[in-house]
Amino acid sequence: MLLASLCTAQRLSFSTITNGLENLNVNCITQDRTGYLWVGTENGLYRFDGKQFRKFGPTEGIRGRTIQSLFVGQDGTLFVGTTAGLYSLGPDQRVAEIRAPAPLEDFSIRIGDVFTQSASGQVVVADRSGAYTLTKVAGDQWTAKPLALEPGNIWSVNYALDGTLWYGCGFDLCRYDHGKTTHVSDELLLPKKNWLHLFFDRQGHLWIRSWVQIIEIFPVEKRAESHDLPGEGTAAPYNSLVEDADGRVIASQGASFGLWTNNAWNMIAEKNGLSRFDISALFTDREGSIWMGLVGHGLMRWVGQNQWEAYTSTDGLSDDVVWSSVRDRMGRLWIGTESGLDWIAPGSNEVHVWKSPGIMTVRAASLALDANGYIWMGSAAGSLVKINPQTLAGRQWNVHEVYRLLLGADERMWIATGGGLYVKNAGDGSPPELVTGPGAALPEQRFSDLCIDVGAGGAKTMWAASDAGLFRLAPDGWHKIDMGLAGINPRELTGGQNGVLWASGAFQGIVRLQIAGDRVVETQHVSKPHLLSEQIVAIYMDHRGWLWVGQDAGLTVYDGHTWRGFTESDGLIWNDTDSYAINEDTDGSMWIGTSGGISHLIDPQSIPGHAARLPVVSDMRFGGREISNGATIKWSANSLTATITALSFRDTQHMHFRYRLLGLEQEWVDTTNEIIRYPRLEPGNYRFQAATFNDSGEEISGIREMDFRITPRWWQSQFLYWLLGLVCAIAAARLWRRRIRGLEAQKQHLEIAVQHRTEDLEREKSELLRAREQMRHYAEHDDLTGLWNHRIIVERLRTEVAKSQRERTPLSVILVDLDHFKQINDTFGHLAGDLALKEMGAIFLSSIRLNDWVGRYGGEEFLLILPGSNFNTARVRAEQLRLAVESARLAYGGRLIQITASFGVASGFPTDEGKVIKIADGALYDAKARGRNCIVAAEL
Ligand code: GH3
Ligand code: MG
Ligand code: MG
Repeated sequence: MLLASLCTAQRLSFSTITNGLENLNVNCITQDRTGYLWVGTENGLYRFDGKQFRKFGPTEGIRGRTIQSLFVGQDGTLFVGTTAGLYSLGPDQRVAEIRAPAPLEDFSIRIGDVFTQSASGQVVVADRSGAYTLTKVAGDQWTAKPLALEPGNIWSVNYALDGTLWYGCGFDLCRYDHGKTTHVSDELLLPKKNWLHLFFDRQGHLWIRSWVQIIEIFPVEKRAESHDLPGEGTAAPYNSLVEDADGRVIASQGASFGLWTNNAWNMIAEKNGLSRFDISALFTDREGSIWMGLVGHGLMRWVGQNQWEAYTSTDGLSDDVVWSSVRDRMGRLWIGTESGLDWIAPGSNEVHVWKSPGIMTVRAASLALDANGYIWMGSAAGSLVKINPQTLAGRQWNVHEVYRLLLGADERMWIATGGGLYVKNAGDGSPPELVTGPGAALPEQRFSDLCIDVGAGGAKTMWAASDAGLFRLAPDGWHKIDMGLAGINPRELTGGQNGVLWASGAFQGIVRLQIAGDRVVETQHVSKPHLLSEQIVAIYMDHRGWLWVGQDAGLTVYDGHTWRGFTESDGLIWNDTDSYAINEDTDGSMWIGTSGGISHLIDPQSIPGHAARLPVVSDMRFGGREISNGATIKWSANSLTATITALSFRDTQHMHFRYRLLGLEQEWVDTTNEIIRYPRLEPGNYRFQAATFNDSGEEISGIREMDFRITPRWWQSQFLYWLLGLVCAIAAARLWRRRIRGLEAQKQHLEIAVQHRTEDLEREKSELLRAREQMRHYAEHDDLTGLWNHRIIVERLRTEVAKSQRERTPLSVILVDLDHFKQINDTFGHLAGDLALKEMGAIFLSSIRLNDWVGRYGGEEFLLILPGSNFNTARVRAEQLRLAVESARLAYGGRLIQITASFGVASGFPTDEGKVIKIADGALYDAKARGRNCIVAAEL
């Protein structure tokens, strides 16, 4: 039969997880009812909670080292098949061995579909010796009884919905019903193979797989179709066959896998971003993520499946830094990059570079279509190019650096440049004309953006942002907009409806501007936590009215109700998005240019929201010893640590936790950190509570609770208190006998005094606890700025350097030193200097991302740590910081303090923290030498 095969050339995202997995040969993967992922390797079983692996080996009762097959039963039991035994794990994750019935000594399980459970609950397992039924006896104990199937090798088992048991028998396929086995190979004309995998898809078709062959069986029609994967194929026992969340069959072969789509295999391979290592296990989790086990290389997850794809320079783009994109009327996608202009034909994935002698296409900042379907490209290097869609011939005009092209309502092409606003009239001969007029007679000014908003009755208004302010095009020419109380100068604009614009610029976050006539009448600022970062690089309003915000830390979309963030952990190809680089395609999908390629969000409307899942306490320890719910522990000077996880592998980046320890504190604490520490708890009853909430804090899960009790030592014990009480009572009784009358009168006073004393003690205790918290804070923070102090920030740097080495991600640090600060002290006084330091600290703190760190390194020196930032990103961030410092308005005693700072940046893959600081310090020294208020960046 003919095999059609689709080919995908796009780049997809896969993330590999190896950290903490001691054996990297993965044989099988499954997920239990709680949501833990279980990974069977050639040396032990591992439980994965999204952050860390925990080994289940001989200590926990699993003697077999090679884990071959995993299965979760209907009651939540996890069955673990190894080469030397069979085990069950109940809901409390305690291991029990399932003994093999005599005369068999030990079970020996093979890789494949060797577990099944019928609709009525019957569990069957196959091993090298035959098939067995498993029955639950007392508690979490299971027993095995032989099942009378055909003698010989049983390779796989699977119950059909009607209760018949299908199994791979020798070189045949068998069906077992009412105690009787039927061979079906001849009837279905199947090749003679060992069938290792069998499962029923959602149509009730039976899929079977040997090492190489894949066959779909139609049980009702009694026929079979062969669906072997294209290509040579690696014959391996671990080639898998599973279903994805949409019921599509997935089969792996060697280092690639196929998705059965529209009756053909859609192959995903190394060219799509997959690793070059063989896939040895496949699994679809409850969130629909596809997991892969790799031979010798751990675990891998397909990120943003069916939602995100991308093109990078590896796929043929002229550059990874993408500035613009547009779909022309012939269906071509044009992509403007730092190094040139590319296009992709409809229905193809091949990237072509557009070139023409004498035409400059570098720094392709903006792309637009005109009314006749011509493609226009504006380059930030100073060219305007028009391309004929039929002949692909182009012509060029020289202009100032172009920021934005926009087709006006008058069907003329408007060009925002570094040297003024231009417009191109019809007729190829005429050059673009500089726009002058009553409002915009500013030819030397930079025009940074253009947009159109649609007013009542569909009237379109064009807006232009320039260094001289915001302008509106009215029938009588350009009008300058009075920014009113907003007091900002927009750099990038996007149009909404009825005079509503969104803007970004040299201020934090984005601003919604409501404009009436020529005046801003209402403004609304939006920043963190709705946005991922304060560094906005692009804003775009699509036809749905959704607002897209590109940042240096990812992409945010606002649909009018909810703000949602997308980062690399969701499938975005690179977190650092580029200016002007967001564009909507004709089908409503979105293209996002980043400095690591262009990402395509295929169907924005179908993306599930980030659900706040009920967290679990995956680990709670007191002095290193694990404790479980309801535990009673003896008091000691040890600390308590609790690890909480949402068990969501898709949304980890978007989950935040809230926790408290009742018995110690009433207030909830918000954190992104999964590991929580309580030093030295007093004896008492405690209840630990945790919940998760998503990015925007709009969805909050239920509360997970964990109770435990710390009992006092003998001198703190209840018995001693009673004894003391008794002694007191006897003494009191004697006293009472002697001075019965006098005491009667004093008794009341005494009671009141005791009560007051008790209250005082209680108050003192809680003050002490608060003081201890405060001391911890002071020990880690700088008094004046509230930033991390020198010791802590250097400690962080050490940790981040180690992390960067481990994960092979770049790391950047920025060392900032305020310029002529002594002079500021001398001129304005020391108090003003303090105020300035505080302000600068606040500026740095507000411009860092979630994972960044900022500390006060010395007197007027600050240290910023930017994990994951490379040389270019760090340089851009430093420049943004420099601008923020320079433009800060600091008033003191009626006078304005002007502050600038010098920046030393060190980026790369550092080996020790001392060296990073030394290099950043050297760069800072150079920046000072170059006249201050500038940046010097050095690569490690
Ligand atoms: P430059 O770095 O540009 O070379 O000149 P500078 O004047 O900033 O350099 P220098 O290192 O000589 O002076 C740093 C000054 O910062 C000296 C010190 O009085 C002041 N300073 C340090 N810590 C504080 C503080 O906590 N509060 C105030 N008000 N001043 C501080
Ligand atoms: Mg200094
Ligand atoms: Mg200084």
